[in-house]
Amino acid sequence: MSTKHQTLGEFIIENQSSFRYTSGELSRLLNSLRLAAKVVNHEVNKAGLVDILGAAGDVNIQGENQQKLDVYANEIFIQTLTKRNIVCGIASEEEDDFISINSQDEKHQNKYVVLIDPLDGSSNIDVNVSVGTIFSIYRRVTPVGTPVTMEDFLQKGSEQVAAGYIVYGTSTMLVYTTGHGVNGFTLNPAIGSFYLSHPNMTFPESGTIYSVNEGNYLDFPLGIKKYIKYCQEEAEDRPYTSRYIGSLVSDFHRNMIKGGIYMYPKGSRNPDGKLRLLYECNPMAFLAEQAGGKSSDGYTRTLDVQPTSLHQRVPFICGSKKMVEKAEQFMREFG
Ligand code: AHM
Ligand code: MG
Repeated sequence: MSTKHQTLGEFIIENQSSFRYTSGELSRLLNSLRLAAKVVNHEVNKAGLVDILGAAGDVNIQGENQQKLDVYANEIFIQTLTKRNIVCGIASEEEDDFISINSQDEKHQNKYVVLIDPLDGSSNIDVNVSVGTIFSIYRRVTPVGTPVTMEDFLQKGSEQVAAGYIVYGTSTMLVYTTGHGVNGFTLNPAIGSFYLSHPNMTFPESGTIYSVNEGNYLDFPLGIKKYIKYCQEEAEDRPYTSRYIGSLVSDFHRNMIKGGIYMYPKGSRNPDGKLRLLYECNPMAFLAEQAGGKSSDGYTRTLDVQPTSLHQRVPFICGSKKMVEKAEQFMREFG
């Protein structure tokens, strides 16, 4: 089929044969995420009306409590995946523990676990700046038919079967990989369908954008400070442009399209950085590598880090390959 006007649903079915296991389970899972994304998108787009319709914590017209959007998004993704009996376990940035799912008729027969950051960058909602959902999918390592355990969630990022994000921006896009490149789909809100708009997305090998919260500059490791100064020097194609939205999905998305580097280093206030390995860094690292980019903590490839806990944080440097390599060079030299 021509990829012109191809919907996400059609794309998933057409590419099902490239999955390592072709039971259809992963396709159903991706389709469920697509559905939940549309529901959350609808709600996110109404965010500006909250003062008119009732703020979070208020009681709405049906007598139900209004929810904060990140709580709402969390519930929608969990409900969609649970009710459709698609996964055996879910871990969410919004939940302390993982959720084990046991359908009544088929006990623990599903093979995939999903890790999700339902609404990342949610502090941007009040100011009408884009936010995102990030997801990561693994095949369980414990036997089918038994409840999932922590082991199923604490897998290295290199074991991901699929990962992606939804960016609720000027348009809403869903971008994902199953390990065969990265494809982006834009929602046509009039029809409610995602269309393939960005086939085979790739990071430019190098770029001229750096994204970091420079308010934390004094707290950064010397290697990062020196790299930032390098970005600002007048030489060759520098100074680079500084662009930081403070919404990882949007910063990553822009850098992938235009070429750039995103950094969230460690500091004394955040001794391991701020971002979560399982919900934020690993899925983005998988996408970055699939798009020809690179991701590390300055020394170690993100996807090679062995997770030790669900909400573990790691320093994160991710983006165009040559730029990440340059930042790593500064880290090696200056620490
Ligand atoms: P969150 O999971 O609480 O939303 O935090 C993650 C967000 C990222 O989207 C963003 O890149 C980063 O936090 C911004 O942090 P800071 O405001 O410290 O620069
Ligand atoms: Mg987050």
